[in-house]
Amino acid sequence: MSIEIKDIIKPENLVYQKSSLLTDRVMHYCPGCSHGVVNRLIAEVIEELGIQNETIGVTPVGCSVLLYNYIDVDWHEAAHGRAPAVGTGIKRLRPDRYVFTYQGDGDLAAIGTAETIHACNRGENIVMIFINNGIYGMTGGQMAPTTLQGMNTSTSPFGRDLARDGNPLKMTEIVAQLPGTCYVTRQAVHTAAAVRKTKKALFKAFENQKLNKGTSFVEVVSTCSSGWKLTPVQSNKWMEENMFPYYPLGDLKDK
Ligand SMILES: Cc1ncc(C[n+]2csc(CCOP(=O)(O)OP(=O)(O)O)c2C)c(N)n1
Ligand code: SF4
Repeated sequence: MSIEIKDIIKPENLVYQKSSLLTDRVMHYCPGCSHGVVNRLIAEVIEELGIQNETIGVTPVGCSVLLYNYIDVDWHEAAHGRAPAVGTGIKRLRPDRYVFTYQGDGDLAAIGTAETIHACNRGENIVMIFINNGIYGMTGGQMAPTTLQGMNTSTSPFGRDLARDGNPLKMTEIVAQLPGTCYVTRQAVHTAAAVRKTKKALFKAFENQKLNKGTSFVEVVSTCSSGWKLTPVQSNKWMEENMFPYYPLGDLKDK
C-alpha cells in the first residue's frame, strides 16, 4: 500500500509553518545573516497578536531596506537614521496603530544617534528594533560605532584602534538610562533557544505599546557573514566569542 503525502501532512501533524504575514518574495540577505530570522520573528509576533491591520513598520536604509517586501503590514520608508523621528510622527498622528522601527547599527547608532536618543528620552510609545552586527553591512563592511576593539573592517583593515577611533558604542546601555524607555533588552538569534527568547522579547515590546508604557527597545546582536568575511557557522562562533562579552545578552530594563 503506497502512502500519499496528503496522508502525512494533516493539521494534527503540523508542527511548524511559515507565518501567513511573510510574503513569497525571496529574501535578499546573505547566507548566515541574522536579518532574515528577525524578520520572520516580527511576522510571527504580529500575526500571533492579531494586529496585522493595525501595524505600521518603519524601514531603514541598510541591508534591511527591502523589509517592506517581506512582511505584509503597512510600511513607511525613512531616510538613513531617521526611523525614530518618522515613527514618532506616525504614532502621534495614529495613536491607534502599533508602530515599530527596524534599524541596523550604522543607521541607529551613527547617523541616527540623535533621533534614537531623543525618541527614547521623550518616551515615544513605539517599538524600536536594533540589529547590531558591528559593521556597515550594505555599503561594504565599513567600521561602525559598534565595531569592536581590534575588529577588521574595510575602513579599519588593521583593526579598530581605540586611540584613533574611540570606543565601541553601547547604545542599548545609553537608552536604558533614559526615563522614557520602559523595556530595554539585548537578545540574539544564533540558537533555537535564543530565537525563542527574542520572540518573547518582541511580544513584550508590542504588548507594552498596547499598554501605552513608552519606548520598548530590542537590540538583537547579529551576524554579518559577508562583512565579517566568515562562513555562517564561523560567524555565529565569532559572535559568541567576541560580540557577547562586550554586548552581553539579557534585559537591561523592564518597568
Ligand atoms: C544620509 C545617508 N548617508 C549614508 C548613506 C549610505 N548608507 C547606506 S546603508 C549604510 C550603512 C548600513 O549599515 P547598518 O545600518 O549597520 O545596516 P546593515 O546594512 O549592516 O544591516 C550607509 C552608510 C545613505 N544611504 N544615506
Ligand atoms: S551584508 Fe551582512 S548584514 Fe547585509 S545581508 Fe549580507 S550578511 Fe546580512
